[in-house]
Amino acid sequence: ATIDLDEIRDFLVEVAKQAGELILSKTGQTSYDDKANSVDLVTETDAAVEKLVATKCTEKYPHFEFMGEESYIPDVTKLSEKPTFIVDPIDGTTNFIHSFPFSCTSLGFAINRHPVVGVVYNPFLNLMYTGIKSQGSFLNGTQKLPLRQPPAGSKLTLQNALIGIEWGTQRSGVNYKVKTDTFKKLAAEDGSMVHGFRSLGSAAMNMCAVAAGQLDAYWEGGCYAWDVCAGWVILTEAGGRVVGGNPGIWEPAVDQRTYLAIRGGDGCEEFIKNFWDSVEGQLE
Ligand code: LIP
Repeated sequence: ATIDLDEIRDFLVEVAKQAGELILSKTGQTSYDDKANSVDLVTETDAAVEKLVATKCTEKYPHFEFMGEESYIPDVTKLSEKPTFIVDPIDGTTNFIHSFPFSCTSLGFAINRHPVVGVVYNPFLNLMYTGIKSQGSFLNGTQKLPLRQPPAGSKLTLQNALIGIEWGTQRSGVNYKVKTDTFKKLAAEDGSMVHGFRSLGSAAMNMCAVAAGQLDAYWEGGCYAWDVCAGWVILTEAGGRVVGGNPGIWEPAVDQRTYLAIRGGDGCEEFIKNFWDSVEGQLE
């Protein structure tokens, strides 16, 4: 039977709203634990939201698979070709802990390991981003993305770009060095001197900001499928691109961990090439 993607989008919007209510009800009163290190944070609410979402998904679609950040078991959980919900209950957990209003629930749906539906909901700012493959993407149901087009005749360049970056939770080793060296080079007067960097603290929020035309690009190493699946659909349906986060890797797979997301339009190809020339090394 064919899968009704509109129905799945509508279902995920309802689930996202319920997740949002739960997140809002717990804001400002959460204690947290750390996972890999003292900056890789998780709260009881992450687990509670994932439970809510997983229960809804498996009740309504018992034949589909479910993958979520909190129930993921490294080297055990695998993404199959089957229809799969790919979920980050709270993307931007550190923001949530600090009451910085850029956390969201990221609900993706993939078939044959390709993202086809994305719903990203930030309940603090009431931003509901949705996308379905081949049907475009929207903010709050009616505002077609991108919200902002670049001025007529202008080309995307490193020098006029506002770029989303994240320090991530690995604060040592190769990835940390590659990122910090690249940030320094892109920012510098004798490097590219981009307009600026922003860190929204959530991969999904960064990707939606690129989709909206508010950021020109977003680069990160260290994401998992649940960080990017929903945002991927929303961005590509807004005319943007997602390419591998390392120079030379051009075929993004849903379980790859490094990403460069770019809004589309004039100058996109050259921007990607110039961006790679500024990357100081290879992310792992
Ligand atoms: C976070 C990402 C963020 C990244 C962090 C972390 P979480 O997800 O969205 O962009 O820099 O390393 O993965 O843990 O808040 O769901």
